[in-house]
Amino acid sequence: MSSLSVRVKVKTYKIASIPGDGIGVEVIDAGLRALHALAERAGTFQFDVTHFDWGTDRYKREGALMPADGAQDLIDFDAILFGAVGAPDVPDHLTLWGLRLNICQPLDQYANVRPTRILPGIKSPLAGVTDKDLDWVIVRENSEGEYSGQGGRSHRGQPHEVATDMAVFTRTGVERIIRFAFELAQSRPRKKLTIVTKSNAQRHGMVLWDDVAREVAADFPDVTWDKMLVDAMTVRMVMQPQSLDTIVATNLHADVLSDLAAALSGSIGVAPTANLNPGRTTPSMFEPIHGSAFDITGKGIANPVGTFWSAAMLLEHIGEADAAAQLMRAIESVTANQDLHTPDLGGDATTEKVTKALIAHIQGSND
Ligand code: GGG
Repeated sequence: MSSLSVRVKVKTYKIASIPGDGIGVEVIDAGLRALHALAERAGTFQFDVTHFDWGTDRYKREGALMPADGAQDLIDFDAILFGAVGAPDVPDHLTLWGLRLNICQPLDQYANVRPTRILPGIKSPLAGVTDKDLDWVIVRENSEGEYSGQGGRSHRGQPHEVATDMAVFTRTGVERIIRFAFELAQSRPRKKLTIVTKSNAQRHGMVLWDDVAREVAADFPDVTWDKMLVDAMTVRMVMQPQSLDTIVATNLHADVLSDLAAALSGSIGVAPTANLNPGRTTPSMFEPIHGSAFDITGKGIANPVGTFWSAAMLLEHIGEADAAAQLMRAIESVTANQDLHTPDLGGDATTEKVTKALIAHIQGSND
């Protein structure tokens, strides 16, 4: 009897791993183990992971969180998996600008995408609100606005000391993020977009957002859209979560709204982010929304679900949609089990216990 062996071509994806600070190290370890388990299960792709020790420890050793031209070192990767940045003994503006923003800006990852929904087994703090009521994607402009980096501080220590942070809005920057948000809204079943500004008080940049929104909307007649002021938006998210679907806002407004969204969906520990370069001229970066959480660092209780979900977004982005869907099913089976809830969800499970259960689901799944 002759045997016929079929040679399967295994695709290799180059991943840059930047765990960063605090619990970033713990959740990225868990996320990479999940990605390797999925690759092993599929047999058609694998990951070649390069680790970067960038973060606050490097800053303390060498005076910078990452090399001056570090973003260039990331150019040839298929994707970046990022943990968290921030430490209690270094000012937050140094660490944020020294690492996360020092990657997002040069790589022009202008679309920050933050899905929020109530996963199985997780309870929203909003009474009676279920997964049917809260299923949003928040799009955060990720390259300019309040995070343009323009501004300064002078006359230090004098009574007339002055400090400015310029919110910079360019037509190019506003149009590309609003167009991205319309396209995303169009791809979702409800085809519904809410554009958030503060154009009553901020009468230049935010009015440009309103004008561009009207212009771009003309290209998307099948998408229903509306406008909200950011203060009223916080009320609507709490009181009428069902009325929202896709949301787009400036860098700062969406940063605040997405933390609120994460809390309303049960915990910031489960919330994911993709920092996308939609034109794919540079690699995109995937990270949990949460920060470095030094209060729980080293205790082994960080929730790895935000990183798993971010890893699912990474898989989707590199074209491994089946593996992404498989990972989402594994995440949902884990969250559905109360014994696998970490303390942020009211349980006592460890990062390790949740990770092992997720990997067991991947290895045992028949799909
Ligand atoms: N994984 C997300 C993270 O580390 N965030 C740190 C932070 O302080 N972010 C603030 C921001 O992105 O505006």
